[in-house]
Amino acid sequence: MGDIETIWAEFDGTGVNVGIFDDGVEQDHVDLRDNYNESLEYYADDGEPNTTYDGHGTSVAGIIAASNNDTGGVGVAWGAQITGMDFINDYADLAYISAFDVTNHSWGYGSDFLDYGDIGDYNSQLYWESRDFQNGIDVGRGGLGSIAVKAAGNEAANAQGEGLNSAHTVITVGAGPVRAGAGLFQLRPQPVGLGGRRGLYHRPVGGRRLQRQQRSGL
Ligand SMILES: [Ca+2]
Ligand SMILES: [Ca+2]
Ligand SMILES: [Ca+2]
Repeated sequence: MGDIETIWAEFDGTGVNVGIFDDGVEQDHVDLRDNYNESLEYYADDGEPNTTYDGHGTSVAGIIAASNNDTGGVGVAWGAQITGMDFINDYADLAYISAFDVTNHSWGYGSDFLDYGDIGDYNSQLYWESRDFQNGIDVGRGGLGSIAVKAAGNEAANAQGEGLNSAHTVITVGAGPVRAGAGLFQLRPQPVGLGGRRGLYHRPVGGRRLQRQQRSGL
């Protein structure tokens, strides 16, 4: 992934706990088990996929922290510890974000404001989810705040339509095309610079790199 190796001499993720909020992580995977921290799992869930079709969280965990062990792949922060938070299958509760230094959220609700409500509406699901992210900022890392990273979206969508992408407590990450005509795992160019605590991070994606991301299940 780019020239990520150049930073490993200084930083490989050692000492950092990452919560993978997704559809579960195969904790016994040969490339994940050495970095898997079961002690941080949500007390009422095993953190693992419920079916063989739930492979997304495992792929995401590998991109983040697959072991540097001469087999399979190597994660961008291969020294970090990872924990599966299978909230898509088992719980919709994000109140556990503060247990981690960093949380990854490669999920969303679609390109438009659907039926999940207004982030400012007390009665909406989005409102309460945004409060969970706020709690992570308030109490995570001993008060420094957990760092929440969220996928902006896929399918050439307009990322401004996803309410949590605009939350000040979330770092929203996406990829946009250099030219017109976004691919499946890209966004329209319009949302660049909007959303997220630091804005929507953007780096132009070429065809070859895009193909690698697609295989990775991002
Ligand atoms: Ca487990
Ligand atoms: Ca599960
Ligand atoms: Ca490996």
